[in-house]
Amino acid sequence: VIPSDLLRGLRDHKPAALARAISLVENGATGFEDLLAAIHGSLGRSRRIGVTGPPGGGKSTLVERLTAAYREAGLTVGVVAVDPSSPFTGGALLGDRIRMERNSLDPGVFIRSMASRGSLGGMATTTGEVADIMDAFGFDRILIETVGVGQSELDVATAADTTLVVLVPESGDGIQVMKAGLMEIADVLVVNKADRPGADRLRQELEVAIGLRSGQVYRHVRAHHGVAVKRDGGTEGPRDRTPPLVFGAPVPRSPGPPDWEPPVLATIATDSTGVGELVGALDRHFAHLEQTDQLAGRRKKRLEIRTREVVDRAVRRWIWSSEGQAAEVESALKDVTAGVKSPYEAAAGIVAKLLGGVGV
Ligand SMILES: Nc1nc2c(ncn2[C@@H]2O[C@H](COP(=O)(O)OP(=O)(O)O)[C@@H](O)[C@H]2O)c(=O)[nH]1
Ligand SMILES: [Mg+2]
Repeated sequence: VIPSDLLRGLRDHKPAALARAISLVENGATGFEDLLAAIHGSLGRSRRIGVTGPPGGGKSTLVERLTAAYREAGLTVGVVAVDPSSPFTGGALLGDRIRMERNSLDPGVFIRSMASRGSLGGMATTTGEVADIMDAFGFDRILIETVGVGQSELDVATAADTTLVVLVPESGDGIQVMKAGLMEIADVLVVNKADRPGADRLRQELEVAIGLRSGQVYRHVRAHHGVAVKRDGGTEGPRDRTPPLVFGAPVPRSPGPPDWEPPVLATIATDSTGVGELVGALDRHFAHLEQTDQLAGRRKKRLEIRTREVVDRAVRRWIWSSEGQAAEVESALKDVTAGVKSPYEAAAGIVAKLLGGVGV
């Protein structure tokens, strides 16, 4: 049961209700699923932007700068930042908190950092649910920053309309990025720390890697010696006499709206260089999603994934609970450790009892 004043507070844009609703969801406290069900019909107003990439790349700094840019444009911003939890304090990274708090006196901004430790439903689900609350509250933009380790980097793509991948010259070359799967989820790529050596080269490598993926291998490669390469393979410029270079012919694309090709931008988050261009690229991507109906497609996919996750979470919660099979599991574990049963026999026994218990 959800207190009706909480729903009303959300609808009336009361920050205290927002904070309470988010805590309810983050802690999985009684009634949190009822609350999420109740707001479901009002979702879809916010644009959700996932910000991902290796730790230390400048995601938080960039999120702060993006927030400032959106505020200047008169837009409200919700930020969900997933912080690596310390096994000692369970706390969020202090540096992130302090930096983020610079924006937090502004009522048009709401920032929530969540510790990534032990959430039953998985971090990506909870993050998406917190974003739902922010959406229902009415933020124009929701920025979701990941920890930047492993699967969570990739999961953000299912929680966002647009995924921004932030890399730095230290991230390695374009091929490595492709191998890590980041290229697959990137709608916009940023090479941050463009003040550092190697930024330009990484940017070029990323452009080549994107070209490889879209089948237009040499499209982005700049010709040497200032020779501009024309689309028909001819050349112009000071070295007109050079024989035309042979470029990979574009692979025929399927008919329909042109595919989005992720732009590769350069930023220096610490002094806001390139942030205006980044805002522009994010807007363009969203417009592309709308024009091609991919927005509806992505959001449907998101609902499907969410539903699966919620079922999964509910089943797991029940199994380990006292009404469920906790006692059965305990005794089966003893059999396994005593060498009486294999994990498989034990698990099969638990599942059989479970099915019997719910009368299937
Ligand atoms: N030189 C340089 N440092 C930056 C830039 N952007 C961020 N940093 C610094 O990089 C460090 C990590 O940034 P942070 O935003 O916490 O990265 P995150 O782990 O990806 O969130 C901080 O000390 C930032 O001040 C940049 O464009 N250039
Ligand atoms: Mg960070």
